[in-house]
Amino acid sequence: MEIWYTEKLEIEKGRAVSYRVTKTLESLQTAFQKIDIFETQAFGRMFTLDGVTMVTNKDEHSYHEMIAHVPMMSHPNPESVLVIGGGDGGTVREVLKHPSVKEVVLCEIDKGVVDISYKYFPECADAMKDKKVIHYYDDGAKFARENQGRFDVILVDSSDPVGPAEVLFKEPFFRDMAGALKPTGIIATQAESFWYHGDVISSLFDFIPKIFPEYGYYYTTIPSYPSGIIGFTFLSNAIDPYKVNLDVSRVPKGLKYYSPEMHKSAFVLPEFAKAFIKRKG
Ligand code: SPD
Repeated sequence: MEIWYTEKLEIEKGRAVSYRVTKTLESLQTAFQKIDIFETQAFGRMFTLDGVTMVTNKDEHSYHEMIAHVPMMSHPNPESVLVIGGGDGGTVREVLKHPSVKEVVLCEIDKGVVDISYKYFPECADAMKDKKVIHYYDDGAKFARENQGRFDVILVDSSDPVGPAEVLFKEPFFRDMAGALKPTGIIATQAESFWYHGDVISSLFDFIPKIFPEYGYYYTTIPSYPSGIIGFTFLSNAIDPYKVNLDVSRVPKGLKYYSPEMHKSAFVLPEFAKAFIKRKG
């Protein structure tokens, strides 16, 4: 009998994407969420949380390179980086490709995500063993609140705004993160798809201009996420994402998706999507 996995979150909205599963490697329930690891015919190994795709072997690089290198390349000298969520290690792996980095604090609420990633996704997770990486198993909002003025870059590699990640899409959390930045710091947060989640993006940009003088929205393509794209907020007190001069000599070698050209073009949005983001005049 054939087994197909269908991503759960979108079904109630009348849309879904399915993958043929060749083997279920592990399923478990942590204190926070259900984890499934599948082997799939088309995307290789796949990691899902509460029935929503997080990582696949085929396309994880397009997400992890873009959430990390766009803010990292926009900052003149990123030394101290906070990753909230991201317990699979893919974002930490990309951050560590920048030699300026002295510490990466990983604040993941669910240790179960980290443990299972070491087992099934070593190409992402082994980066978390680097001696520059400090692990906290804690609520990211609380951690940001308690670590004001500490970070050059904060990356919120969260799941979707339901369950444990809901708070990571709310105004108080963004205010706490703004306080956790150094003066020239930059934040990037997972901010859904302009095809499917215009309501979520609009609700973020209702409060973002009240907190950050500089902000923008960019996106990457990723076939295993609903609608095939996912976007990110770019937030700063000092750095305008649309006027960054990239030092191409700092681009890490061997990347598969990010390039300076891709960086610039990622901020170019279709006309209908511009309506979700309040740009400065
Ligand atoms: N719709 C799914 C969004 C998931 C984004 N985060 C994935 C974690 C990868 N490190």
